[in-house]
Amino acid sequence: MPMKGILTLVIIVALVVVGVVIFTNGGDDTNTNNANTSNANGATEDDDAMMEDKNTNEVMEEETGETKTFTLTGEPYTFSQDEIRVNVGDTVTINFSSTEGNHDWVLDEFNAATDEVSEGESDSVTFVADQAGTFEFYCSVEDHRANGMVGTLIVE
Ligand SMILES: [Cu+2]
Repeated sequence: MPMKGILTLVIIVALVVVGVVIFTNGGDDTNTNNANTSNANGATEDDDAMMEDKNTNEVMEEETGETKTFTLTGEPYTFSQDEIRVNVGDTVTINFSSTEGNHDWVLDEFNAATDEVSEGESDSVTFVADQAGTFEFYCSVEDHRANGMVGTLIVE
């Protein structure tokens, strides 16, 4: 029984050492491999640490994105702004209103669309621009798009 206690203690110490090595060296291959050969359980610890690393990166990526708000109006057959520029990861809010006629603001690639609004009404939509590229936004009311009620969202 005392031997088992000591063994458990050794395993715990080994796990802590593996954890510290991964933490200080950022998962340096040589060091983690040495630790793993002396303790098979170290592999699980290694995987956990790498998953935590990935999660941290994702959170940091979201935090670097800014929130950008644009106020657009629509009239037959044009938007007040036909080019919007944002950076990848930005949270984009479109505040849209109509100054004449019924219109909406639609961007298929990001599943973003306002309600159709009539003169004097407004609606807004928020989405995350999570892919780079040039995307067309448009008004989906009747033949407005065909009549040139379109614009470009540039995500860079
Ligand atoms: Cu329209």
